[in-house]
Amino acid sequence: MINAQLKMYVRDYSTPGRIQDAMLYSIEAGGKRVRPILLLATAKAFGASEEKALAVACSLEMIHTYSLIHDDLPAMDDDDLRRGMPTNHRKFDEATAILAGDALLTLSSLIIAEDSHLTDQERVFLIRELSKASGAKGMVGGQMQDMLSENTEVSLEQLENIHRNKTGQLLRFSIIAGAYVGNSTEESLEEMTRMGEALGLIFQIQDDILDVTGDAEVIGKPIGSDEGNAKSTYPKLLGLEGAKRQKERYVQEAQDALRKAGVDQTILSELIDYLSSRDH
Ligand code: GRG
Repeated sequence: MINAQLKMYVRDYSTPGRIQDAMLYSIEAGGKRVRPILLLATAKAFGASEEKALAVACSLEMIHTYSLIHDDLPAMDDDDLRRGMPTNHRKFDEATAILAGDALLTLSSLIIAEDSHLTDQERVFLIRELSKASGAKGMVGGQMQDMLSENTEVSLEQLENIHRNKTGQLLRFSIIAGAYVGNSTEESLEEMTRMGEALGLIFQIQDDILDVTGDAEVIGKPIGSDEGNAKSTYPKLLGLEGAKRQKERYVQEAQDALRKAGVDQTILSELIDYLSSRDH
């Protein structure tokens, strides 16, 4: 459902040709759709219909996709592959990749603004919160902090602060947006915010763990190697076992917040466990 809707939005809101091809290339490149799935599952737990949550779920995935396209550019991580395929700028060219990212970013607000299943008040809330989560005090700010911290000594507190912004804010948004379009109370929204924040860190710690275990095998590096990587990670700071313990603390925190939010926990609780033990 998410895949079909994303494709439809890109087709409807862009002109056929190079920009549309570049947008569709990254939208259809086989991402896990973690953020929209979390958003739809949270909305469902709070009694909202899928129609009410689908535009904002797609909007969130568009922002995630744009961030990956730009993150891969030569000026940033300079990566040739993403999800086992050539990165957008390798498949097309740098200018096209920049524009495809820009177009996905701007489209993300437009589809919420035009969604007829949401009230005016909901549209303003969702665009405001998504803009905050992805902007200079959110994901973009976190990316800047991350780049500035390369090749420097980083404390655990600084590392968590970077990830709360860079990765955490979009995951946090997936949870609060889902609760908001449903029938959440102020108290349950607070607990879901706590859950979303913990989930962001769980996701990042597992990402770092996979870099030294699972993923290393796939890309042919020796397991445990962090050769050539100037970035701080949880395993570098805490050791592999320490990183796993830190992740477990956040799993407990996320599960606790979910229990206190007072909704049907089944799918969300399973998603917390899936994200903390995912192998890719
Ligand atoms: C360039 C504005 C700008 C921001 C970049 C999120 C981000 C900020 C960069 C991504 C780099 C990265 C590898 C971050 C670590 C965690 C993460 C977001 C991984 C990718 O997310 P998944 O696993 O990706 O959900 P898929 O491919 O499944 O969509």
